[in-house]
Amino acid sequence: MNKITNHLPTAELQALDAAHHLHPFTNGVELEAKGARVITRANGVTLTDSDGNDYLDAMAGLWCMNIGYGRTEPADAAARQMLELPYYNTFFQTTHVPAIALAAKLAELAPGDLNHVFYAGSGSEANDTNIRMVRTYWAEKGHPNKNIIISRKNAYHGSSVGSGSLGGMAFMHAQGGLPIPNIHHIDQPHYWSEGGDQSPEEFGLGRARQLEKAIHELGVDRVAAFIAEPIQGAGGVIIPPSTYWPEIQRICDEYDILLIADEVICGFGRTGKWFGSQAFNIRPHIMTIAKGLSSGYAPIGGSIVCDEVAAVINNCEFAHGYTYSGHPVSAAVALENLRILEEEGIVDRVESHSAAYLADKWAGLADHPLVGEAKTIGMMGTLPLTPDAANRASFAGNEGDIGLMCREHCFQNGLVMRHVGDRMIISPPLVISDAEIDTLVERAWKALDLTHAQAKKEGLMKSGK
Ligand code: PXG
Repeated sequence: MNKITNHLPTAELQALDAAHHLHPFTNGVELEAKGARVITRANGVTLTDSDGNDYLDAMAGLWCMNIGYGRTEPADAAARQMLELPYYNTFFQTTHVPAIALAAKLAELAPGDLNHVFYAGSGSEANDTNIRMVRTYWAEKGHPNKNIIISRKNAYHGSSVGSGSLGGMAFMHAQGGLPIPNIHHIDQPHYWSEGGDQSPEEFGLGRARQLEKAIHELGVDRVAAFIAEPIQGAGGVIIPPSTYWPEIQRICDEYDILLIADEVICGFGRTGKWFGSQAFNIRPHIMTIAKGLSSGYAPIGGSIVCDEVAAVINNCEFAHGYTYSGHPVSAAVALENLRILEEEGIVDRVESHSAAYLADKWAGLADHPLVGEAKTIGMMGTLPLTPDAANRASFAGNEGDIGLMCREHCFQNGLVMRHVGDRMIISPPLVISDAEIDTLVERAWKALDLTHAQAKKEGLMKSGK
């Protein structure tokens, strides 16, 4: 393998980065003061930085490296495709072999009659497609006012103007004039933070029924679609109560509303099924895909669309598409990734073994005095930090201070674990071994110990509300 080790010294890289590179979701001035961590290479589940430090990447990059780092096959597939046909478009009545082969493969893997693929370059672009597609669908069927899309607070669907509007992150809406019109947000099924004295089941039903209430308030003939992640990812790995999805499905069926499952994180084995929808028996009309579709080896996303919606969209000229829709190199890489996931039994192994192994080890973290609960589903885990687990209390100080402290201790101890507010979350490569899961949990425990000690010392172990 070609290891690029002769790069500039770290401080010089950091200075150039600060001078010329604007980072997503980052205060650049604060980052410049600290210096960005420069990741130079990776293999399996391990990242290496420019100073030679190794980290176990419990976030699979940004929830995407399902097959792990360092596989040569996607690189070979990309090289072959670049030499054969590096680019052609799929506009103007043309197509190409990788786009055809990948669409056919996705139709085979996707449940039910989700048989048609509209390609995008990312999850954000795919969700922008979905906004226009569901509105066009209803307009073509003679219902142009059936154009409101219901989503949820604290959902993440991307950061373009459309997908950022679908998302329910208030701090994102505060910048750039979002949301666009006719997007409505209901509450999320976040039992730990918002469940109060109800049982999880009662709470899940109540949150699902907000959809029905919103439909009545907005007008039964106005609502085009409901979009949701089967499990909220960036919102903090929020696993809905068991009552939630069946009730959402009932409501979508009853009111003739298109259901869009955003599978960008949950898809391609994350839950132990090919799609998160299958883990919850959801029957979506459209699934948003990206990330694990190519395991991050090349940028690609898309919408997998059911027969009925595709028939209507095919019968008009849907004036939509991206230069890189179905990019041949990305499509070839995605196909190779799907082959690896399938032929090496990676998705099956999550379901038959790794999910249970991770669940068992992760559950042990619930004994830590800083931890409220320790839950997993498939290869995702969540860990709310709390000064008082019995009362599911939050900290008196600023939300996220303790989470950030914990994340820093993780980095110092060779673990990449993300924080969302004061929740710690993981989503490791699906190929993580049992021994690596043991290491992950050991390092997490150590980081929790160090965070707890620091929080106590700084007088931060006080309950807020
Ligand atoms: N839908 C979901 C469910 C996602 O998680 C997107 C759409 C957008 O995909 P693109 O490819 O446009 O980024 C995502 C992306 C985080 C984080 O901090 C999560 C995402 C992206 C960036 C950061 O957890 N998810």
